[in-house]
Amino acid sequence: MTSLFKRTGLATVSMVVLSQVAFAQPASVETRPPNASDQTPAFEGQTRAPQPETLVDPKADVIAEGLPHLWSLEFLPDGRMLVTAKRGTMHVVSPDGAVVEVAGELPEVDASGQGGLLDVALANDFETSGKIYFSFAEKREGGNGTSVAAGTLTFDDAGAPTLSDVSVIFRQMPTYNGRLHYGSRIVPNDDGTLYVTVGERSDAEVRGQAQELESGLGKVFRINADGSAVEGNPFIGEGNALPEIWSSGHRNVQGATLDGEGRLWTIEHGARGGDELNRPEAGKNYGWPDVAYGIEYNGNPIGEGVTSSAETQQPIYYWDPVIAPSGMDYYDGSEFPEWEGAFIIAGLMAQGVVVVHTDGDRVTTEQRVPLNARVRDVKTGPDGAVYAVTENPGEGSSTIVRLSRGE
Ligand SMILES: [Ca+2]
Repeated sequence: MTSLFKRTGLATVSMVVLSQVAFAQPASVETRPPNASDQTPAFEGQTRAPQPETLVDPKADVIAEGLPHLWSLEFLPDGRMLVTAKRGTMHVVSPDGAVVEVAGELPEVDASGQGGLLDVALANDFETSGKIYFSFAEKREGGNGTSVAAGTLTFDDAGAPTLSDVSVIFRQMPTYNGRLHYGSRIVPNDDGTLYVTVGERSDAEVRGQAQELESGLGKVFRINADGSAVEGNPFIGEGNALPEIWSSGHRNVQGATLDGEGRLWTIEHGARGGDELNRPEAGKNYGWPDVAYGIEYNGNPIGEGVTSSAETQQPIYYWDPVIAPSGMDYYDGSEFPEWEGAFIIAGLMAQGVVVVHTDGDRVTTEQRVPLNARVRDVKTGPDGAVYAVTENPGEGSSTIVRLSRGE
């Protein structure tokens, strides 16, 4: 601002100059009206952040197509990609697009509705142990629920993968007979513990359990490699609270990653408006369904229509209308210096990758890279490029798209 005043030669601050400064900021990428037109953010920059001064326009190359409906992608140390398919299979995809199915015994999954084989993550010691974790909608007596399993992935001399020693280490309880909001993501920490995110099963009769510490619906958990609660979890010893709970009041958390400081960030689906970026802290309550932005799918207010409360945490950022966020990653690659330290987010409704920069736990800019397809997961590759997994349920096929500078 100082330089602007010097340039204009004005001796005093005038409103005219201030408004010109405001207009000089790039506009938000979102131009549609919000669903909840009467709601206001709790602080400046909580929604509709400006686009960055310099927009990156990546080249998008399809590196694999005709894949079953994929849900998640993880890079193996050899540079190939391990992907999960919603129907209950895993595949290894080479950078040249060659695909081989993982052999061995995977558990039966409930692939109805939003269920299926969901996230996959490599244990920190994968190179020596071959250990992976994966989450899935598990068929159970009385319905289904999100479960986390561990297994060992090995490769024969030709690189063909086999999964063995599979065992379920964690079950989100209670079991519920539904088809919606399973979450989920698995995020390994440096110390070998895991964050696990889930959903609140959506339906009005159960979603309130996101506020109840005796229920595993609508929570982020922190567990050990064997599924037990991590010592130091916030609710250990508090009455009937589940000891695995890290944070509460979540809706459907389908994205999670650590930032450069090893802190957990999550992203969750809202209803009509109210997708959220959060940095869940131990023992804190993130509001759903009592405190939320947006409106119900039927147009009614969510609960009492409350958007803030002293008892619950504000999202760091929210979207209304929604982007429908799924996977996310913290970008620290070399291909796009402009995105260093940003979160890259898979947008289903946004039909592209959403790039969000933060500073001091506030969002400073939001850019979108359109891919004209629902994006289910997004990861930084070992080459620094960004890899997006698309889903086209109607056509029964997914693609993996590589975003690069194209130079
Ligand atoms: Ca919330």
